[in-house]
Amino acid sequence: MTEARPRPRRTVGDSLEEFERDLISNLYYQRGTTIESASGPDGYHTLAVTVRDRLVDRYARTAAAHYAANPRFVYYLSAEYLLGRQLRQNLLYTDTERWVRPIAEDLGVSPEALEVYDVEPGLGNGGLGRLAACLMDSMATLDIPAVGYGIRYEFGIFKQTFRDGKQVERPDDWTFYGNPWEFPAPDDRQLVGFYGTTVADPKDPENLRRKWTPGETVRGEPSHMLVPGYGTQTVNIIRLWQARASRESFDLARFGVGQYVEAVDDIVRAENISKVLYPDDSTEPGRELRLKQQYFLVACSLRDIIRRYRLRNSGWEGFADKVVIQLNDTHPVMAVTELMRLLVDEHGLGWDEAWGITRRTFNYTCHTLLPEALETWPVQLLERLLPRHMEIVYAINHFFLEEVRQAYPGDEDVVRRMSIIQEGDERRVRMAHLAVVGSTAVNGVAELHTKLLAGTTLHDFAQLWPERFHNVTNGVTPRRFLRMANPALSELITEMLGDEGWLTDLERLHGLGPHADDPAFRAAWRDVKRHNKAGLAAAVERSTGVLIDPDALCDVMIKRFHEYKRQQLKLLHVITMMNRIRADPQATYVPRTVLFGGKAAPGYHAMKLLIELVNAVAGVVNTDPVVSRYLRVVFPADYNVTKAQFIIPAADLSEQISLAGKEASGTGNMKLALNGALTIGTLDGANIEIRDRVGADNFFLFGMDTPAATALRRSGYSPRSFYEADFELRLAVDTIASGTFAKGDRDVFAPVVDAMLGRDEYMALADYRSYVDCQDTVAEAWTDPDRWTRMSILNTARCGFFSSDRTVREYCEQIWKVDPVRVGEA
Ligand code: H2P
Repeated sequence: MTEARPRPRRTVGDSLEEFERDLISNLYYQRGTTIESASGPDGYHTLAVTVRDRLVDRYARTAAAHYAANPRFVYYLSAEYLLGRQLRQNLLYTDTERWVRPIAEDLGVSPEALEVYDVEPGLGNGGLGRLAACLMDSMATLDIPAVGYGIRYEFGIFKQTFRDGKQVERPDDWTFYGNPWEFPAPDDRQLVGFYGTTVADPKDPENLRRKWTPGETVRGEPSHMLVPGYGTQTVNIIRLWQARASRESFDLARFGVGQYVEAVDDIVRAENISKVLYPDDSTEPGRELRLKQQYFLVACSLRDIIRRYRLRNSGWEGFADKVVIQLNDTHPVMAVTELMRLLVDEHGLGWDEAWGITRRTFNYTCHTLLPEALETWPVQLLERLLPRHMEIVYAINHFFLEEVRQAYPGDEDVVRRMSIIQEGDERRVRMAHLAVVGSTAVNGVAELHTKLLAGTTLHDFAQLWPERFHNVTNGVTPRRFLRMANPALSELITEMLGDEGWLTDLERLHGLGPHADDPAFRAAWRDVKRHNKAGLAAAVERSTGVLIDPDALCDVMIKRFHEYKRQQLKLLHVITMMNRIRADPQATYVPRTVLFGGKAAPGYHAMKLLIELVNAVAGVVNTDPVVSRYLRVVFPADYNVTKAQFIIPAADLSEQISLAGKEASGTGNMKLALNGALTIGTLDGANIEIRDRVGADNFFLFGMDTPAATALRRSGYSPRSFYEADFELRLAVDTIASGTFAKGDRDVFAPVVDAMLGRDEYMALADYRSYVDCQDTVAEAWTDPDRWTRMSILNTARCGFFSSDRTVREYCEQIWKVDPVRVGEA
C-alpha cells in the first residue's frame, strides 16, 4: 500500500526562519556560492528553488493521493502554453510572499531586482496559449487530477523590437540562464517515428492492422513544470517534450574524416523539431516541420498517458473511464489516429473496439471561425511523413462516410462536404473534421461562437450529432489577472468583501455592486486606478521615452495583430482625433492615451506594415505641439503576459472591436473588464456575454452584428462607398495616403490604403462611423468621473462569471465527468 511506503523527511519549514535557513542553504549547496559573491541570477535561482521545494512537497502528496484514488485524469493536449512569470505566482501560492521582503532586506537585496531574471516562458502566441495556462491553474485550484502536455520549444514566441518603427523579430532564448521551475525526467523519454513504410499483417484479412517501419526515429525527452492550485494542496504538472536525436545519430566516421557538419546532420534534423514555436509555414520544409511538431507532441504524450494508465490499471476496457483527453484546437488532432494505431497495430485490439475507446477518450475544443485557421494537411505530405496514419485516416473516413450515407441516402453533396478528405487539385486532410468524428464532445469557447460553429462551420456535423456540441465560455484566472496584476485593487476588494474568499469564488464580487454609489468607495476605486496609471506612465516613459498623463483616459488595444481584430479601425479613430484637433485647436478635448500592444506573425506582411503605421502615427501625434496636448499614442514593444499584467490594471477603456462573427471569444476582454475597464466593443465573441452581465448601460456598443455583417457582404460590400459618403473617414484615409506618416512619401503606406479601399476584408470602413460616434459617447462619459467610476465598479462586480474556475467546472460537468481528489495537508 502506498501509505506504508517510507517518505522523505520533511525538509521545508513553514516559518520565516526556516525559509531563510533553506534559502541560505540552497545558495551554498545548490548554487555553490556564498552571500558575498552571489550575483543577481544566483539570488533569483536560489529564491526560486527555495519556493519550488515547497511546491515539490505538495506535488509529492498530490501524487500519493492520486495513486490512492486512481481517479479519472484530464489530459490537456496543447501546442501552446503562455504561462507568464512564475516566481511571484509561486510565492503567492505557497504563502511565502510575505517573507521575501524582510529576508531580502536582511540580505541587502531588492526582490524587484531579482524578478528581472524571472523570464516568462513564451510558449504560445496569444489567447489560445494563455487560455491553456488559465485552465491548468483552475484545474489545480479545483483539485482536478490533470496533466497538461506540450512542447518545450527551445525558442518561444519571438521578442519584438522596433527599428524605424518596423517590427524586428529576435529569438527568445528563454532558457539561457536555466529554468529553475522545471524538472527534467529523462527516464520517461519516448521514441517517435517518422517516414518509412507499412506492410500488411498476414493474420488480418480485412487489412485494418498493418505494421509501420519508420524511416527516422527521434527521442522525446520530457520535463515538467509544477502547476499549483491556489488555496489548496494540489500541484499538477505540465509535461513539455523536447526533441533529441536518438543515440546512434552522431556519425563518428564522418567526424573522423573532417566532415564535422555532416557528422551532426541527423542530430540537427531531430532537434529542429522542438526548436521554435510555429516554424514559418510559407515554405514546404516549414510546413513539414510544423506537422512533425504536431505528431511529435501527440506521439510522446499518448505513450506517456498509456504508461501512466498502466501504472495504475490493466486491460483496455477501462481506459476511457480513466483517461479523458482534451484536444486544444486542431494542432494535436493527429492523436486520434495515433491512439488507433497504438491500440490496433501495437496492442492487437480489433478496429471496432479500438474506435469505441478512442471516441470515448477524446474531446475537441475549437477556437476559431476563420476558415484559414482550421488546419488542413496535404494528403501527399501525410503519406510521406506519417504513412500509417494516412491509412488510418482513410479507414476512419471510410466507416464515417458509410454512416453519413446511411443518414442521408443518395446525398453525395453532404458526403463531399463532411468527408475528412477535401478533394481538389491537392487533396487535403481536414483536421477539424477528423477531430469531430473522433471525439465525444466538441465545444466552442463563447455562446455566439458555439452557435456559429454549429450553424455554419460545422453545421453538417451538428445536424448529424447534435448531442456532441457544447458551449463552454472561456474564463481567466483571477489569481494572476486580479490578485497578482492588481494588488491595490485586490486589497480594496478584500477590504470591502471582508476576506479573500472571492479569489476562489469570483461571483462574490457581486458584493461590490451595492457600494458603487458610495462616494468614499468610488474615491478609493479612483485612487487605485490613478495609482496603477501612474505606474504604467512611468514604465512607458522608461521604455518608449514618451511622457503620458496619468489623468488622461487610458484607452488600450492589446492583442495579436490581425486584420479581423481590426487594429486598423482603431488607428482610423486615432487619426480622426488628430485631424479634429488640428482642424480646431481652440476647442477642448478629452485627453487620451491610446496604448497598442501586440505582435504580428513574422510572415504576415499586411499586419507588420500596420505596426509600422501605428508607430509612425505615434511619432507624428506625440511630437505635434497641439495634438499632443490631448492625444498620445504609445506602443511598448514585445507585448507578453508580464506586460499584460502591468497594462490591464491601468486601463480605462478596453478595445474589443473585431468584426462581429470573427472573434471566437476573446479573453483580454474579460481581464480588462474584471479590472474595471469599460469595454467599447462589437457584438462579437464573449463581448456579448460581458455586456449581458455588466448591463447595456455599462458597455459601449457599436457596429454591425453578425447578421448585418453577413447581409452586407452578400449584397456586395463596397468600402469605397463608405469612404466617399463620410467626410471624416475620407480625411482619415487620405491622411495616410498623403504620406503624412512617412515624411511625405506616399508609397510606404499605400498598401494599407489599398487594402482598406480595395477589399477591406473585415469591413472596418462600414463600422467606422458607428465606432467614432461611440467613441464620442465614451469621451462624454469620461467627463463625469462619478458616473465613470460607478460603471467601472459595476464592471468588476458583475464579471465574476468570467473566472476560469467556472469554465473548468463546466468542462468537468458537461464534458470530462471527472471528480476532484483532495490532497491532504502535510
Ligand atoms: C484564440 C481566439 C480567441 C479565443 C482564444 C481562446 C485563437 O485566441 O481567436 O477568440 O478567446 O483563442 O479560446 P487569439 O486570437 O487571442 O490567439
